[in-house]
Amino acid sequence: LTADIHVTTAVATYPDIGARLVAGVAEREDLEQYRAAGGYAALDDAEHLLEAVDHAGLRGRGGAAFPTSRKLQAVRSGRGVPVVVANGEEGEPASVKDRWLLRHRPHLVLDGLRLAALMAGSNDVHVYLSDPASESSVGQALRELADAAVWDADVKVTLVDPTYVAGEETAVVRALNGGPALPMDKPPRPFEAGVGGRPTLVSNVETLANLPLIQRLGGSGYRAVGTDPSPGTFLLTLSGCAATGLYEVPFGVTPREVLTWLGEDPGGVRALLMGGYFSGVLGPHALDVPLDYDSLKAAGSGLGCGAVAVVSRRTCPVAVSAAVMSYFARENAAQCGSCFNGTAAMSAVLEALVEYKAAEEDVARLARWSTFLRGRGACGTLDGATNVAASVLREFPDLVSTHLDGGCATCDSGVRVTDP
Ligand code: L3W
Repeated sequence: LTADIHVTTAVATYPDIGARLVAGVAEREDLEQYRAAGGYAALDDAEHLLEAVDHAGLRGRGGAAFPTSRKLQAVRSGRGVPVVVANGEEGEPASVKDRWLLRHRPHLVLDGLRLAALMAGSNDVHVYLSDPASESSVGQALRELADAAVWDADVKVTLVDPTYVAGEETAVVRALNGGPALPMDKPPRPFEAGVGGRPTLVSNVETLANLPLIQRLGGSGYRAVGTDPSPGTFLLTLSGCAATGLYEVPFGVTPREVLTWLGEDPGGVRALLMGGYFSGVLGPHALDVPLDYDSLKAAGSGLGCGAVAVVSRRTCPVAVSAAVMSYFARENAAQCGSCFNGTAAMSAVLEALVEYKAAEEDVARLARWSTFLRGRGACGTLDGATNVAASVLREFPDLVSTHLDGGCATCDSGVRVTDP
């Protein structure tokens, strides 16, 4: 694995991204450095590049893993002049990759945005974010571009307040249209009718950051690492352990391989919180599930935006689920009754379990809600909440019973989980 990671980072356009994310270590790459590394290469023919992206099998890194080439095709063949948006609004609390890219590799993201605009046939280009340091880094990069006359585009930057839902693509469109950054019912989806009613590509900044690499390596070269259905590498935000940090790893490595490589003891893992707060909490068997979209889906979870939090033996997975659910109950947009009431109700049961105040009927209700509330919100928030409830019941039935009986040794040890 060590070799894989080094090979991977060596071929990437951003060679040192595999380095541990430590304040002060990760410098910001300026235009001169990025161009010296081969960035802002001469533009290809749009069709040719789109074919390469299709062959590369690039999938969206915001969490949905949708094929980028299909989304680009849909936007470019829609009605009206397309709009292209780099989405850097990283609402997922366990993830840092988007702000890291924007703060430290702004030109890589902007180069990807330039290539996406070429393929979409758009001259209306936006960066959407909520992190002031990212905004200033992107602003500086745009000034560098203008001074050097490298890319002559009027890139509009929009800063919104950070919330969980503000990065959902219909919330992005609504905010860029002058409204609140809150999700809307679908259809239409942005690729059909988005900013100004025009076909709009909303792409996560990590997805865009892969485009210069595909331009350079071609589809086959890009596929040299990763798995067949999930080619390439992804940015793993690892937390909850001494090796907490941001790493670029090939799709298909297992958590056990990554943790071992980083000098962590996989034996100390009691659970893994997957996909940030979105994809549920899995037992130690997940140490051997490859980190790719399909393997994790088959395991009843997901990779989401690539964030994995280690839950150690000193922490109770039921208490972790309760803390995550309380976050969803607080952070939902209060627009859909199913989500507003559903997250509050699921949170109340998990909180009662942690306090040994829940009864079996409460757990039975939680199990029912975790199934039938799925898909009932305008955005993914309620699905994330149901993933958390369903996973803790499925993966930790004995621990749930222990809480019903009122005697969890970990919770009794006084460790209070407020923010996993
Ligand atoms: C062209 C079609 N494009 C769909 C586009 C669509 C979007 C992308 C993915 O995120 C997931 C959730 C979690 N032709 C298309 C098409 N598209 N059909 O492809 O679409 P979709 O619907 O699969 O997902 P999404 O709504 O963008 C939801 C993951 O993201 N997630 C995030 C959850 C959090 C929220 C929230 O903040 N409220 O949603 C976390 O991992 O897997 O399933 O661009 O337009 N035929």
